[in-house]
Amino acid sequence: MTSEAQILALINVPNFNASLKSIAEKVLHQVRISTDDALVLFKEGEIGFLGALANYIRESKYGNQTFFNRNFHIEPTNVCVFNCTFCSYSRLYKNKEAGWELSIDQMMHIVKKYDHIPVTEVHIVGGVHPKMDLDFFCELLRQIKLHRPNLHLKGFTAVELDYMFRKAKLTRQEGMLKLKEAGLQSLPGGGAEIFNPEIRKQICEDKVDGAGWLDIHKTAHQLGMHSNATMLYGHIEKYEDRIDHMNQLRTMQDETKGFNCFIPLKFRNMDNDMSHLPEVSLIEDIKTYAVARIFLDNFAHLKAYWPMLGRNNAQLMLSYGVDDLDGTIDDSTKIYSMAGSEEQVPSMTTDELCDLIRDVNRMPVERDTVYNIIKEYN
Ligand code: V47
Ligand code: SF4
Repeated sequence: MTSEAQILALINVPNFNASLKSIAEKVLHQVRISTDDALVLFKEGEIGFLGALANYIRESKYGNQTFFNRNFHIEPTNVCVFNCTFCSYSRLYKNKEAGWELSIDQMMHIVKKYDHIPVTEVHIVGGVHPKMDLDFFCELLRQIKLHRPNLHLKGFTAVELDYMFRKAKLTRQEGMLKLKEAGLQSLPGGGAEIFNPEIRKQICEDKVDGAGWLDIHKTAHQLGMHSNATMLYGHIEKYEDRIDHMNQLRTMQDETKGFNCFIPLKFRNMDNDMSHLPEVSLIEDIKTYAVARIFLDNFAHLKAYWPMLGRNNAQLMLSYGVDDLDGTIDDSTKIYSMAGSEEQVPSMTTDELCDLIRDVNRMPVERDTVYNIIKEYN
């Protein structure tokens, strides 16, 4: 049965929920759904129905193609001036607890380890260390570009950037231009969390606010750079907050068209100041991914970040709107293993990642950072 026929079969049974039926009809006619519709989906849609809609959208865009890239991460430091309550990763700068701080030479050593490996991207993200300033990172970017000009440099959350620019006493545009001139090409999506100021006050009070996060991404888009967007879900936020967050992203994407993909990040509760909160269920994960795919009609891609979600659940999301499984990163990110993800050593070879995709009858496609196709693995 085609995914369209599957939806029609679901909604044409007698007494089917009228609100859900009207949302399904919007999806089939490519009409944007409203924030009220999204709330109905969260509250009344069961996962078979949500999956049918999300999968219809995903297959209309890409059929069975499922994207991944070959990348590695550099985490310059886990020392951080901020104190987000959900974070298991940072070591507070003021407490002088043991953390790591890599020099430029040490980071170049990591880059050189990949000299004979066909990676296309390096993802640079870490804590906010007061001594690692704009000039330090410009120098790092220049050295990487000099060493390997074709490696795409994706780096720095809006939180790191906001702090860097303020310290350098530069406007966001001036600061971003400096990084771009040094070689930065894209921004990752971190630091967005949940935009609602009431929630933000409780989980990450002192770092850049939602408006600032959006403005930094807009600045990058206006300079011709692309970026990703994330949402940290499954802690103290309500469905309304998730929808408001996605709505602000959708509105900005209408304007700039600069976001490549949306990445829902499930709150993991190990070893942080919110450990008392239970993690949400797999059903909640499925709902969140599916509603994101249906609501964010102007986002080309929906990514399940497997080091955080776990590879089996990420694979499952390929039936709920996801078309991208991020990269084949080896053991170069610590942020999720420290937060309690089942992926304690997040490493997957290209063959393993392709098998994961093929196992659910999808076709693995290697892409670069901006989704140019590098190779289809039939
Ligand atoms: O902003 C921190 C999240 C983000 C926890 O753009 C946590 O391609 C869950 O944004 N439980 C940083 N999440 C990572 C990030 C990212 C990752 C992979 C790919 C891309 C991309 C971006 O990690 C933070 C925060 O939202 N985070 N602690 C936790 N306990
Ligand atoms: Fe620092 Fe980022 Fe952790 Fe917040 S989430 S404490 S900004 S490393």
